[in-house]
Amino acid sequence: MQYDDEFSDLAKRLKASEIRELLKLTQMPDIISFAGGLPNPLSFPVEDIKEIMNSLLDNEGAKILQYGSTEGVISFRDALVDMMKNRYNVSAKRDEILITAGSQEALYLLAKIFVNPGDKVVIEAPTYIGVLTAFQSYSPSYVPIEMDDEGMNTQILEDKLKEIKKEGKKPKLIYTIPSFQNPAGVTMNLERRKHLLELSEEYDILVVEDDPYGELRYSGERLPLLKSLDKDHRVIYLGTFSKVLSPGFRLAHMIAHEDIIRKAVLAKQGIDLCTNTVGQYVARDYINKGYLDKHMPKVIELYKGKRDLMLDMMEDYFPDGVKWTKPDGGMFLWVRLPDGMDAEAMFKRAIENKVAYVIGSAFYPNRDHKNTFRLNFTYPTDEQIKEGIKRLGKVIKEEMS
Ligand code: PMP
Ligand code: G9A
Repeated sequence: MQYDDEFSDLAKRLKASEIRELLKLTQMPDIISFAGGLPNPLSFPVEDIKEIMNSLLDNEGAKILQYGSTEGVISFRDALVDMMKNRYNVSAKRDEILITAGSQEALYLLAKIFVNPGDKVVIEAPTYIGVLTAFQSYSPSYVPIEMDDEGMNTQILEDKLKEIKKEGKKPKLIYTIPSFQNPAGVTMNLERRKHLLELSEEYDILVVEDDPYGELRYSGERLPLLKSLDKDHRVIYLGTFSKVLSPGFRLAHMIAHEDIIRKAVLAKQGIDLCTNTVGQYVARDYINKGYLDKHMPKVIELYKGKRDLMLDMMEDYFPDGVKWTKPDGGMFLWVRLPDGMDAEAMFKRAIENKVAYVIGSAFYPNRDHKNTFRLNFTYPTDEQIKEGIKRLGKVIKEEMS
């Protein structure tokens, strides 16, 4: 049978995620991959999880193996209420929290409940590939806002919002990753955080604060979440356990006004009924037993060392004219080759030299900025960072000459 004609119009529009495709490279022997955004396996708290799971199976087996409510396990959401208050000074009620299968699902739910085809959605340029994948079924019209070392340039945002208002329109959402942005590695400063919220009030727009990396700070001062500065229920906050526990559990939380949560619950009921219950109980105990607090400093030490090593190696081996960001946290840094160079064309040479990155244009909806690429520093071993950056330095030099 020929299937092509059978697929829906929506299915015909679906495109593969560049990252998911590149992740296959990480499994190829000999390739040193700086491509996928994977946590380091050494960061997984295996012994804590073993202890928690054994105890749960002994004492609460019937509950943890059962279906749960779509909103999420009550005692887990209550643990999150406390965690959000204690760690981030965010006051959220249980009914303002929805547990999702990773924040990737939360992004999909937000597209589904807010975005009609052609609706404007503000994004950072570059932005997370997964948001473009999640939103593609709903065909938004993107409004990309440039960033610099201090995150999204909110003055440019203000100018854009003014322009859009003159056309009698307004964007549905402003999507931002304020801390240790994926892919650029930069962090929005406090002044801009406040300015962004002022603009969201003035122009009456919802803000999606995607925060998978906030806990991974290696230098500099901690900044308040947009959600903690939000007086008007305008911010939809997305947190995830992928980088602080394990991405394998597929566990995240959306915090927003109850009306938004209720609508997202309806959308989620048609997708997966509920998020995996086993993981929710494990994460609950991981928080409540204080293991998260105990564990994070070890992860931070591991990743800080890797960030510093990669930056030092780049300083030594990358040729003049190449620029890169120096992230205070997270998992990525962003490289800019001299104008006119093409990281997509260079990728073939990189693979021949057994080293991989993600081409920068994949992070832009219109696929421009061909002279950029993203490096991940959390997954490779120290040896791989040393050898991989040497190889990449050689690749860039050859491409330049
Ligand atoms: N948002 C951003 C910015 C990300 O980088 C990622 C994953 N790396 C996600 C969302 C999705 O993460 P998860 O579904 O594992 O929570
Ligand atoms: O697709 C994944 O596995 C998550 C990775 C995200 C990224 O590399 O940005």
